[in-house]
This record gives sequence, C-alpha cells and structure tokens, in this order.
Amino acid sequence: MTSSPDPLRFDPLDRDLILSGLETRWLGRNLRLYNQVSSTNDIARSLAQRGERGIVILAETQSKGRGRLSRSWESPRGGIWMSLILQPYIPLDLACRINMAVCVAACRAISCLLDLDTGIKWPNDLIIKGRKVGGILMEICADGQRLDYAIVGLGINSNIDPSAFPEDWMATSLSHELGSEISRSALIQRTLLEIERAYEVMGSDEIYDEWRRRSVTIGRMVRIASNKGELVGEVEDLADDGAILLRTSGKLVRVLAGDCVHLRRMVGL
Ligand code: BT5
Repeated sequence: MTSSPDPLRFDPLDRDLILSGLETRWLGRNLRLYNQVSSTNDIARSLAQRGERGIVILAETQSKGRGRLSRSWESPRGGIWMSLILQPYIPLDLACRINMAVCVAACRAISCLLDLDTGIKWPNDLIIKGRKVGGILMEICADGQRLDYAIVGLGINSNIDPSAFPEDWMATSLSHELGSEISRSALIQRTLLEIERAYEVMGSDEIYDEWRRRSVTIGRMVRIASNKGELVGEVEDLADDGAILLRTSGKLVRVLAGDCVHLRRMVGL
C-alpha cells in the first residue's frame, strides 16, 4: 500500500515513509538518509565511483554544503538536501540539459504540490517572489567527450526560518511563504517523480519551453561574470543548449556558463 503524507503537515524525515509513497519507476528506489554529512554530493560521488546509479542521498544537515564555484551552502535542519546520481548517455556538451530538466522538475513539484509559483533564475536558482528558495549544483564526471555520470545536488529551504540568513542573500523558505511547515516527505516524493519524468524527456521542447517560461531572468538587466569577463546587459532569451543571450553594447553575446546578478530595474528604463 502506498501512502502520501498531507503536504501541508510537518513530518520528520523518514526513509520508510518516503519510500512507501514513492511513485517513481527507478529514481530513489535506492534511498539513503543520513543525519549529518559533509555534503550529500560528496557521499554521492564516492558511491558513483563504486558504480552506483539512480541512488538518492538525503541528509538532515550538511556541515560543508556547497554551491557553485566553491561557495558554501547553509544546510540547517528542516531543509531538503539531496543528491542524485544520473547516467544519461549524452555527449558532454549537452550536460546542461540535466540541469534544465532538474530545475523544471523542482519548480513543478513545488508549484503543483504547494501551489507556490516557482521560477528559475539562470542558471540554477529556484525563486519564489524574487527570493531564493533553493538551488542546484551539478558535478559531472566525463570519459573523453562522453558524460560518464552526473551528480545532481538539490537544496530546498523547506521548514527553515530564512531570517537566520544574511538579508543580501535574498533567501526565503517554503514554510515562510506558506506560513506553515510542510511535509518534506511529500515534497521529496513529488520532486523525485517530476525529476524522473523530466529526465526521460530531457532535451525536448517541452522541457526547454517550460524552462524559458519559468525564467525570471529573461528581460532583466544583469551582470554576468563568465570566462568572457564581466558583462552587463539585457537578457534577450535563453538558448536550448542552456546559454544566456545577452544584449550588451549593441551586440548579442552568448554565455554558456557564468554567475548572474539581476540588477535593479531603474525608474524610466
Ligand atoms: C547553489 O549554488 O544555489 C547550489 C546549491 C546546491 C545545494 C545542494 S544541497 C544538496 C547538495 N549538497 C551540496 O553540498 N550542495 C547541494 P550557488 O548558485 O553558488 O549559490 C550559493 C549562494 O547562495 C551562497 O554564496 C549564498 O549567497 C547563498 N546561499 C547559501 N545558502 C543558502 C540557502 N540555504 N538558501 C538561500 N541562499 C543560500
């Protein structure tokens, strides 16, 4: 018998409860839950090196949670900190399709289960009402030009008080937005289901179109730090390979990877 917890009721993280209502075919059927780890991505990496695939690692807290570019990721109790090991048979240069699919899936899960409109700030932030509720960190291992496996780390501020974070992070949490704690088990079940579905059609127009539709970056003035240096301009669009198309100094520039800051909208512009 499967059981799906009430999404709007707090429950402690419980492996059996998550598994009992999990509707995926393969993702997360092998699930490990830890009390504390350095980073769920570290655990996933060591398991991947031993050949594990499809496994999901969850932790109540991380002592060395990380974001991109070696930034740190605060991971107090109450959040969803998880990593997945995926092995799509795709060339390395299409790896950002995984990030695209997982971003869309996480937004779908939060939006559908909790009725909170969730957007994507390029390239990997989950946003509610202009504030960061989560983020994705993808780390890949390549075999020549082919992707061997990808470790996808997903952090969602679920039952957390965001006022504990510095204000300039512009962070929020699901419990803060809803005014009540949520069932992390229900959200994990739904997120894994949406990731499995999106993963199986990654690279499709369906995922690309929704990724663009959910983008809170298209149309914004931004500052981007990339290997092309620092660029300031207006984002015209996002390309299907994950690149941002930036209008800067009258030229359209493609940036495939980088760090993006949304600049304030100026009155009269
Ligand atoms: C990210 O990096 O947004 C990716 C975060 C991925 C976290 C997951 S949790 C499970 C797995 N295991 C890990 O060790 N990581 C993954 P980035 O775009 O680089 O954003 C990092 C920045 O977000 C920091 O420099 C802070 O400014 C801010 N930040 C840190 N912790 C935050 C939090 N809990 N909520 C909102 N913002 C945060």
